[in-house]
Amino acid sequence: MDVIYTDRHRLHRGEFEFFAGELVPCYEKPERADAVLAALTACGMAVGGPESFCLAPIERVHTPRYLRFLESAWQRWRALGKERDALPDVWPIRGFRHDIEPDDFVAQLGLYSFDTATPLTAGTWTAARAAAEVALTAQRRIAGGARAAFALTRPPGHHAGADFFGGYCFINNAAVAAQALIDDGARRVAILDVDYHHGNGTQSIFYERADVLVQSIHGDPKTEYPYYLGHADETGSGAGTGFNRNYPLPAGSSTASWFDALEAACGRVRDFGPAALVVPLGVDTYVGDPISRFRLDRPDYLRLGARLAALRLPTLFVFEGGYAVAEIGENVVNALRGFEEAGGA
Ligand code: FKS
Ligand code: ZN
Repeated sequence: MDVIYTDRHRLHRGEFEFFAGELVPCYEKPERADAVLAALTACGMAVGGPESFCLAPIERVHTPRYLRFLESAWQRWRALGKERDALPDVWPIRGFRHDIEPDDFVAQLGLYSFDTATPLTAGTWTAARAAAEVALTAQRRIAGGARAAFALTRPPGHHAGADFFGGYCFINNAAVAAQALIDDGARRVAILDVDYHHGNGTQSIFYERADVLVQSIHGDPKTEYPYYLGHADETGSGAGTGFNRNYPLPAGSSTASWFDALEAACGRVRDFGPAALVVPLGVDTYVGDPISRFRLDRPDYLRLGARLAALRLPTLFVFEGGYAVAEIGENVVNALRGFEEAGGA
């Protein structure tokens, strides 16, 4: 399977995130992607770099106003005399105006974000844009006829919406790739998000669309991040009604119930009849993950890959979460190997 990667991800290196009232070292760190790369090379997978793209395919998913903000954010923060990472401290919740962009930089940070876990750093824009290019390069392989590709993206993407960042995500790599598949002629694309956390950004981007089926299996938002979206009754709206499906599972759920949800989601992919499948692949479902509470073990990722391969669709894996750095490489490799050994590319 083709793997696309760039070391530009290392330019995004947050120092601290807020976690329950305390500043703790960022869980989402460069070592994560380095560990996955090392495991992929160790088992002989071919790794290539990304092509370059203009902003147009990213603007198909994100607003120009938001992208301009991200692009200039670090320079504006520096102009305020700041050297440490930028974090917001105020947000326009219910009843506040979203249409007027405040002049104040920190107020803008709040307008374009939803948590305090996602520091913006000197290299964030360059790294996030590079990750989108990684996803777009993998997308081109699929559009060109490849059976499968893995976009080793960092920072991750599935929490980022059309005009907001959060949950360690800035640009929604999987959504950009799915939209590019449509723009290259796919009539329908299915997204099946297997990260532990609900892909709220991806859901919101395609919520009114009938050409992109969005499904997510995740920890129940009643107790798990991102808390405010990802319930089972969110099924799409307008033309998109019926084209969004959530499978929230209680924290601590058994692996058997996780695979039951996967089975249901795969059935819906099959019924939808897409030209391609995009899989936001987080391995924070692993039993040893430090911030998540499912119980998948290493061999379960082989089974996940094999089940996805049985859909017999061109498949684009896009890397998302996973914080057990010592096992992250093995778990990702197992998902991809499981796919290949079951007849995928
Ligand atoms: C609340 C802590 C909030 C944020 C968790 C973010 C999860 C990110 C992810 C991604 F794939 F995007 F990386 N923690 N007390 O794993 O979904
Ligand atoms: Zn996650």
